[in-house]
Formats: sequence, C-alpha cells, structure tokens
Amino acid sequence: MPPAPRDPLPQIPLGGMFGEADAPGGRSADIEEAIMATSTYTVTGMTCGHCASSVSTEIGRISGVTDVAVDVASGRVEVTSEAPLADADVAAAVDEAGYALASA
Ligand SMILES: [Cu+2]
Repeated sequence: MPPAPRDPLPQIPLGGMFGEADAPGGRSADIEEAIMATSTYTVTGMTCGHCASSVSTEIGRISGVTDVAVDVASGRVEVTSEAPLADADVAAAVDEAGYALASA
C-alpha cells in the first residue's frame, strides 16, 4: 500500500523573508545582528596605514559589508558582513585598492 501522502508545510524562517513588497517598515534592526558572517583574507603589498585604509574603504563598498579590520603587518583583513561574501568580490575590491589577495 502506498504511504500516506504528506502535506509539507512551507518552511518560513522566523523574520527571514526577503520580500520587500509587503514589509511596511522596511528592515528590522533586530534581525541584522543575528546573521553576521566573518571572513579573513590575506592581502599582499600593504606597507602602512594608508594601504590599510585604501583596502578597508574598497572592501567596505561591497554590499553587505559592515566592518573591515586590517592588520598591515600580517596582511590579514577581517571582513564582517551580513552574508558570506563571494571571494571574487573581495578580490576585485582589493585589486581596486591597488593590492592583491594572497591565494589562501
Ligand atoms: Cu601604504
């Protein structure tokens, strides 16, 4: 005998709908903190604070990025964003700043 058909309920994440059409008040501030992603990259060629701020500025332009921390000495760049970033976007931003992403 066939298994009884199940009627799966749609899975709607709490507060996670991305529809903007019927959101009356725009984005809710509560949600944003909960889904931050942090990635660390290594940038080659930075030698001073100017380098760091160029890289930081360019990466900060990527949509969704909320924080960029640069350590010039090690070349490490920690990027906090609302969603995981595409490496290509980060590489392009670093390139735009005049540096290169070390292939990890
Ligand atoms: Cu510099």
